[in-house]
Amino acid sequence: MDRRTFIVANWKMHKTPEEAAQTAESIITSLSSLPATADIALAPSFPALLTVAEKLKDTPFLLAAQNVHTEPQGAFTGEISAPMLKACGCQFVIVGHSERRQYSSETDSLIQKKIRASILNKIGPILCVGESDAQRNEGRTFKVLDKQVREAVKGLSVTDAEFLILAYEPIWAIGTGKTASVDQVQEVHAFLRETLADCFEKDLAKRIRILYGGSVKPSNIKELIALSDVDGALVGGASLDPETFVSLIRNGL
Ligand code: G2H
Repeated sequence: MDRRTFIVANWKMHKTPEEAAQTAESIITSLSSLPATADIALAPSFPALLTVAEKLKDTPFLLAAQNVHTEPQGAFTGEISAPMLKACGCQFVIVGHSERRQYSSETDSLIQKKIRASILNKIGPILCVGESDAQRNEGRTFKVLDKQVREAVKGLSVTDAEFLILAYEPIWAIGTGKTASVDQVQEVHAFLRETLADCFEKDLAKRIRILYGGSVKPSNIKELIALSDVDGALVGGASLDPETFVSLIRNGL
């Protein structure tokens, strides 16, 4: 089954709207011809969504947000809804990133509501799952991932799940320079695909893209993307500098 390669730049809490627009412009200019089999999305901070959207207009590049609220509108000071993201031009949103689970106490059930809100607005949720160092050392990796996936997709129909993207981000590999070995990554991605097949159906599980994230860089993207169940990457640190990100994309595609 052919799945389009997907590389997503997660800029986290970096770059002003002007800096983000400049970075987007540099990336677009350097990659004037994108392979037809790949999708590239940029996920700037909320204030930079519109300036980046302006640069991405009439290009094949896609826009993603880094978070979304569960409700469409209302008295939720400081929050951003899925219809708002849609109006800014977002096609995707990162949901359940471990930094949000850790620093904003996001639970699996909150993440499930965010996924539903995104899909209701035809925004593809990029659901991040991953185990901590301690959980891996205690042999609990698969149990942890199984729970994260099943609780997040609870209640989704097969049609809803067509929007879903999964990202495996082992917490111990995020921003640490440590990357999971190719064997560890393939083992987990195959497990995640089996879990999706069990939650939905086998054919759909074969269509859902599963990205790897955690210290992905120009030097390791090739071996990661070559794995049979790895369909792309969610890239943090190595996506901030346009030259580095462009070389990562070139090496990966
Ligand atoms: C994991 C990743 C992007 P980095 O958080 O989501 O960041 O590539 O810096 O490890």
